[in-house]
Amino acid sequence: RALVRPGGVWRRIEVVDETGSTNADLAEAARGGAEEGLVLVAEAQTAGRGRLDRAWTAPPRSGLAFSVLLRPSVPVARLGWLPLLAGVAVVSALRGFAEVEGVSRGGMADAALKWPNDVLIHGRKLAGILAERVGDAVVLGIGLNVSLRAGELPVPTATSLTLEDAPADRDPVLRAILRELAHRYVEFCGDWTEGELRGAYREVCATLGRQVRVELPGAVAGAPDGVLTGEAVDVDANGCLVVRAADGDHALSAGDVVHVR
Ligand code: BT5
Repeated sequence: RALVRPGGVWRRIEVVDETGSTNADLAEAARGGAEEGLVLVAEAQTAGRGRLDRAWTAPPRSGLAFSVLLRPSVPVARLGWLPLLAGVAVVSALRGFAEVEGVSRGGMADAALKWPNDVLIHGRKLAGILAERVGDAVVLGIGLNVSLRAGELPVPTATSLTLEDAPADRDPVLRAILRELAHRYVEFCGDWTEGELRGAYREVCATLGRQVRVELPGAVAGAPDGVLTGEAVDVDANGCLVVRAADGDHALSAGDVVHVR
């Protein structure tokens, strides 16, 4: 089917009918020495992965499931920004759509990020991003619900473009995301300062300024049960979420955030 032409960062774009997980496939390709710029799109995934051994599930052809292979030549300390930037790219692509003159794109204009990179519309999850490091490569996987209807949602907290009154075809959404992602990736590998990174992220992050409850991967000082509550006040130079709790500020590198108010 008509898709995206390779060019710029995206040197090769492959489309498969079905696979287990596009992230698993590109991780294998990365281990085999594949060049940066490979994009793998699946019409259907049978073993889609989320973070922390969770699953990403969606009916065949109901949305986007794709991964990209990058080999960023940046200091390791900066790598943590890459999955956040992918989230910025997805939100920018959606908001860009919403601005197309004369076309109403419903909830697309309200797309925002929940830290680190869940894409939400009206508090529900439209898209998820999984970043995996394989040696010096990073595989970024994006799953986005396009045409799912209410009865098809894998979890009650999910939503889709159709349900948000923003029906769209998958290919133009994919093209827009790849364009935004390439654009930000080039800046990221080039001369983007830390301030520019944080600024771009802050602009689309709905978590900042909110009261949050964060389930951490393990216990930390101040949160022995692995749950921290407080106000999300900032993202720091490494992309960590800074939560102001009763005992002071905590910079979190991982965790599941619930927006309390
Ligand atoms: C994510 O994980 O949100 C990352 C999802 C990445 C999926 C893409 S698809 C292409 C590429 N290949 C892969 O194998 N993966 C990537 P996490 O933050 O852990 O969220 C997972 C949770 O989201 C699940 O436990 C469910 O609660 C929920 N979930 C699962 N499927 C969903 C869907 N279609 N829409 C909304 N939420 C979903």
